[in-house]
Amino acid sequence: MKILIGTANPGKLREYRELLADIPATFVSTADAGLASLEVDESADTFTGNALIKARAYAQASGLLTLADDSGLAVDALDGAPGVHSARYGGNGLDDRGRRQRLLAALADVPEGQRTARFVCVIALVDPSGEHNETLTEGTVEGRIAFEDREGPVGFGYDAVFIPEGYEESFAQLPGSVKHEMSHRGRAARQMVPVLQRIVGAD
Ligand code: ITT
Repeated sequence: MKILIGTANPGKLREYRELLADIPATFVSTADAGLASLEVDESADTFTGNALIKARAYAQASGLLTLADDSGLAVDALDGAPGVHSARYGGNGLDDRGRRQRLLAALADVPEGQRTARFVCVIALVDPSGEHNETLTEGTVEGRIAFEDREGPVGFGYDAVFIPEGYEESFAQLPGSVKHEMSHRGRAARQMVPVLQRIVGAD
């Protein structure tokens, strides 16, 4: 059975391939499905709304069971920003590093104790045939924003500025397995595993 990972973000794709490695299905990317250029308008103002918009759009375009997530970083000192707008924070011209620099600048005067933040991930699973109900799962991870970029070998997005609770290293510096254990995406994906197992088992 083929399952589409409906994302244009290579970091997310890699993480889902790792997190769902035990599911006996073939996980295909949007490029594999010939949908690399599909533009999806993320017009909702919630993670759930945008996860459903993406999963439904990719499912309809591919005809495949599709998993998509909407995720982002909510910073308390910025009243929850960038939140659902994390991918566009600072405007369209910025790359991941530019967005991190922008965030660090916005928090330049915020002291250690007030740099709390959390990553949020909502996963939507959509079956274009309608045989299986739409499923949503959610995961969060608490932490704080570093004072400088702390890059590592595997991180993407805001990983290099996010220090999870109980650690001194950023998500980019920690081994992938440690990130998966506690991350927003790891938590949401583990709730999706039994649902996928049921569907794949019935196939
Ligand atoms: P798709 O919509 O195609 O999946 P995207 O990157 O635009 O790709 P989102 O709209 O969900 O995805 O935006 C998520 C933003 O939050 C984006 O800037 C990511 O880099 C960032 N993000 C999400 N999960 C992350 C993680 O585990 N580590 C670091 N940054 C993350």
